[in-house]
Order: sequence, then structure tokens, then C-alpha cells
Amino acid sequence: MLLHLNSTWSPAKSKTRPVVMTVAGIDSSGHAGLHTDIVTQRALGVHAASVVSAITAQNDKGVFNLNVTDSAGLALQWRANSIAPFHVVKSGLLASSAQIDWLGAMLSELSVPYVCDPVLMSSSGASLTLSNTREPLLSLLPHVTLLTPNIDEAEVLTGMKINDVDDMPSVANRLLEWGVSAVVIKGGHCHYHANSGEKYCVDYYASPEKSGWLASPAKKVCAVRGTGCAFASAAASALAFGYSTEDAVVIAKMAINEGLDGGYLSGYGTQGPINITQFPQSSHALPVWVDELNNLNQTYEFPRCSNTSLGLYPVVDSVDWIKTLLDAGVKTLQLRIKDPQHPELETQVESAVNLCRDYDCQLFINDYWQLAIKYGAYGVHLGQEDIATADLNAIAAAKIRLGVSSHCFYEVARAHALNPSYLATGPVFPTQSKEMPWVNQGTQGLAYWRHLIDYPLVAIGGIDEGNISEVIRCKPDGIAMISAITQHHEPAKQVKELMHLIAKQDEDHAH
Ligand code: TZP
Ligand code: MG
Repeated sequence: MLLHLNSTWSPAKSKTRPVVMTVAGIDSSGHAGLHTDIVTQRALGVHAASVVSAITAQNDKGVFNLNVTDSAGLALQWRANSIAPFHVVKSGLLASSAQIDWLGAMLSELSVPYVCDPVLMSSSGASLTLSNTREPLLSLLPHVTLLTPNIDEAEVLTGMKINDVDDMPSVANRLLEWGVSAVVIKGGHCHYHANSGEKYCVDYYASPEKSGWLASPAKKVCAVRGTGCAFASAAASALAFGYSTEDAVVIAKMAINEGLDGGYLSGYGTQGPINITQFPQSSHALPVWVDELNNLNQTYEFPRCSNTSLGLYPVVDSVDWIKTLLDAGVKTLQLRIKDPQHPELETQVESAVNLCRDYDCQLFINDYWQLAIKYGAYGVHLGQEDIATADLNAIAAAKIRLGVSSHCFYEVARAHALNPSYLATGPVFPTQSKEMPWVNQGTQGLAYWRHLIDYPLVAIGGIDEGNISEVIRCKPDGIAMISAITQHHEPAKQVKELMHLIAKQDEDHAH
């Protein structure tokens, strides 16, 4: 089940926080390890409890001492922290087989998610473990909710070679076969060169349900360390809030992108730490998610909406409804006929397109992109499940606009890869009109996306005359509604009143 919780989590606003229990080592330089874990987790808004597995003496040049905590010491830290509930376990450096065996025993008594960052060596190349920990780490894999190896770690764990990004899926699949619930292999400096000339940093995600690539344009950054610890910590924090693993990796990638921008060289060396200071907030940090790497070679240029203030956006299932709503003055509409066997499907689309053209109304056809092209509709609206099957190039070539639904971070990143004409987000409130495995985003969630998203944004789900003012305050460009219009006893009057409310608050905002 996909969950979407707390998208505007603000530590300042809450007196309680989920807890991530991190088992990891201290890097004396402050560039990685537990320092990075704690800073990142606190920045994202969770409490960071920790079990120190080792104290290292290290800097950019090497590792000079490794002081490994014995099993009794680990157990006492764990027990001391366990007087309060914790929501996710995250591990970084596990410095010996004994430590790994101990953690395995702890995890077998727990049912909370476990993020395993299989740290094997420092970025200076020095080993951080007392003995070879590959075999013991493999025994932990069945406990792992999300494994976050970099390329070197994925190679050591599987014994397989990753020469370029194309090799990542088979390695990830091997790790799935060995029992992890999900894995993200971080591509780091192994870039993908798209036909456009753009160089991407790519990470490959796989679970039995979903797989795909998280891609962001490669950045020129100073030599920051701690990105692996930070990625796993950010993902663990997101899981602690109840996000799905797909959402967690998107949030983590966003946090990394922001943290790289904020990275700095520490005073005494040639390197410095990644610097994540907040739950991700910036639109440029949002990666694209593509199901196939080759999709990065596609750039889509759907036309923009002529009127990006979409306003009241009724979603209806017949031409009769469209007539009524056009007469009431609606300027954006969606024809959503869910039954593909509907006997009048094609004539409904044709008439709707012609009518809306006469009224200068922006009409989006849900699902039937071929018919939308055939009759020259203003736009097509697609759900996430349609993205993989629709011929997006044909839609773009026909110069038809594209609106895409989204319900969570993963889906927003997937829509972002298409550069759509608008992005719909919801459900804002509980809805009866569509089966929803997602938790309602609330106006907090809507406000979050409004802040983050540069596309025209459409709010949808459970919006009615009673709550529309709260929605308008979040300043979406469009407000989509089904039942509040189609089940109203006086729909035309209702629509006029809703449009009046939107226009009035728009005016108030302008002043
Ligand atoms: N997508 C997200 S919520 C929803 C859709 C199609 C249904 C909105 O219907 P209503 O009746 O306005 O809640
Ligand atoms: Mg659809």
C-alpha cells in the first residue's frame, strides 16, 4: 500500500517525533557516519537515537584507529534506547561479524522497517571492519526493508561487476533474490549520458512491485563525503513518517540534491560533509523517475495551457453535463468516461471537443488519448497506470496538452519526467469517487506541493463548498471536483457559486 503522510512535516510544529534507531560508527572528522546520520535525521524531523558500533580516528587521508564496541556494549545502548518505541532501524558501519549477528538477533524480534546501508570501507579506501563482513551481511538481507549500497558495495555483496549503469538491474535483482524487500543502488559518479547531452546521476531502485531509475542532472560539487549515510538516513526518516519505500528513496534523493548544494569544505581538509538542513523543499531537488533508463533520452514538449489559472475544474462523464457546465461559465473541464465499452464513447468525445471549442473551454479527455488526438481535444488527462502504455510522443506531436495525476512523491517524480502541462495532486480530503490506497494529503500536503511544484497544479479529492476556501488558500491553479458538482441538486447554481468563491479569493490575494 502506498502511504502519503505528513508531506509538510515541520518539527517546529510538533511535540512528538518518530524515532529512527541508528546503529553506526563515529567518523571523527564529522564528514560521515553517525554525525551525518544524526544531523540528517534531525533535519528531516525525526528523533535520532543511536547505538555506536565503533569510534574511528580518520580524516581525508585515511583511518588511523578503529575502536569497535563489544556486543555487550551494543546491547546496553540498544536496551537503554528501547524504553521508548522506535519506528525504523537504520544501520551504517557494522564493524565485525559479532555485531552483525547481534543485530540480526535484534531484528528477528522486531517488525519495524530496517534500512541497511552496507558500509564496508571508508571513502579513503581503508577497511572499517575487523574482519570480512560480507558473509554475515548476507545473512541480514532477509530482514532488510531497504538496502542502499553504492556500486562498490553492491559488487562486493553480490560478487557481480557493475561496469556501467546498465549492469545495475541484474545486481539489484540478485539482492532481491537474496531476501531484501527493496534495494536502491546508488550510481554516484557512474553517470548516464543522455542523447540530449545531459549527464545524469542515476540510482536504480527495485522491489518485487516496482523498479525504475531516479535521475538528476549531474552537479559540479565540492568533494563532499557522507552522501551514503545521508541517503540511508533520509530514507529511514521518511519511512519513520510512514512513507512507502518508493517515496522514501525520492525524498532521500531530494535531500541529497539539496545537501550537495549546501555542502562545504571543512576548515582542515580538502573534503567536507554533505549538508542537509531540512525536509526537502526545493523544486530543483526533485529527481525524475523513469521506468526505463532509455526514457531519459526522451524530452517531451507538451503545449502549455493557454490559461494556466485553470480555476474550477469539474470532472464529468457525459456531454450532457458538459453542456450544463459550459452554460454556467466553466472554463476548464474533464470528460472522464470510465467504461471503455461505453456504446457512445467516440461520439461523446467528438461532441465534447466541438462544444468546448465553441465555448473556448479547456477540455481534457481522460484516458482515451487516441480519440483526443483524432478529434483535436485541448488536452489529455492520464493516470500513472496510463503513462507506460500511452503513446506520449503521439500526444505531444498532435500538440495536445497533458495533465497527469499524482498521489505521492514517487508519482510526482514520475510525472516530472514527462514535463506535463499540469500536475494533479490528491486526494486532498477523503473521497468516495475513486478507490484510494493513499492517505489524504490534507491542505498541508497541498500547500507543500504548491510550494515545490512549478507546473500548474490541480487539487483534487473530496473538495466541496464547505472546504473549498481552505483549498483556495493553498493557491492551486485548478480545483477539480466530481461529486460536489454531479451530486448537487442544483449543479449550475453550485458551479456559479464555487466559481464566484474562487474569483473572490483570487481578487483578495491580488490586493
Ligand atoms: N483523483 C484523485 S481524487 C479523485 C480522482 C479522480 C476523485 C475526486 O472526486 P470527488 O468526488 O471530487 O472527491
Ligand atoms: Mg486513466
